Amino acid sequence: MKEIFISASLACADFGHLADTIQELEEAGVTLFHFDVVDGHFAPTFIMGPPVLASLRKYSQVPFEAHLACWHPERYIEQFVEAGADHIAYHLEATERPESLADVIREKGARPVLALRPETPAEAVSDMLLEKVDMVLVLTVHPGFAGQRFIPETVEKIRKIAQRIQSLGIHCLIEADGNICEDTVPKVVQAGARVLIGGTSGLFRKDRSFRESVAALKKRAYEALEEEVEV
Ligand code: S6P
Ligand code: MG
Repeated sequence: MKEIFISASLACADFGHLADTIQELEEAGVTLFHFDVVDGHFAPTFIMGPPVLASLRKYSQVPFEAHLACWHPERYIEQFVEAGADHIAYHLEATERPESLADVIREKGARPVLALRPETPAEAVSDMLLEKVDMVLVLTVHPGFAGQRFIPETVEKIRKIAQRIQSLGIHCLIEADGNICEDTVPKVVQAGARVLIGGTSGLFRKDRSFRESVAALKKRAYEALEEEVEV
C-alpha cells in the first residue's frame, strides 16, 4: 500500500513555544519536522539556522529536515548535521555540483534531498542525481514565505519526476512543500507526492487541533489515492 507521511513546516509555528509545539505535533502523527533555512539572498527573508535545530533536538525523536533555501549549501552541511539534521534538502539552482553534494551529505551521515524552485523543470534533474538522493522536494510556492498561493504548474513536474523514479526502479519519495491543504493534497498526491509538508494552510490552523489537521490531510490523501485506482 502506498504510504503518506505528514511533515510540519516549523517556520509556521509560534517561535516562542517551539519545544512544546513539536511534542504536540509528534503526538498528532507528524513524522518529519521541516526547518526552512533562508539566507536573505535565495529568498528575501531570514528563517532559522543550526542553533534552532540543535536546541530542539532533545525534545523529539522525529527526524529533522533542513530545507536550505540558500546559496552555496555545500558550506553549511556539517553545521546542520552537527545540529541534528537527519535530512538535508538543498536546491539544484543553488549549487554547481548537485551530484557530489548528495554524496557529501550522505558521507556526513544525513540523507540528501534535492529541492526544486517552482520555475525549475523536471528535465533539469539528471537520472544520476535522482539515483543519488533519497527524496525530491518540489516547492509548490515560491521559496521564503508561508501563506502563498499554490502554483498549479508544479503538479505536472511532480508527475514527470514520479514517472522517472518509477522507470528507473529506484526508491525516492517526492515531497510537496507550499500551500499543502485539503484543496491541493489530491493534486499533488495523484501526481506522485508522498510526503506532505504542512504549513499555515493545512496544519497550523486556528480552527483545528494538530491532530484534526493531520487526520484531515491524511484522509484527503488516501481518498485521492483510492480515486486514482478507480479511474
Ligand atoms: C516556502 C517554504 C515552506 C513554507 C510552507 C508554509 O518557502 O519552503 O516550507 O514554510 O509553504 O506553508 P503554507 O501552507 O503557508 O504555504
Ligand atoms: Mg520549505
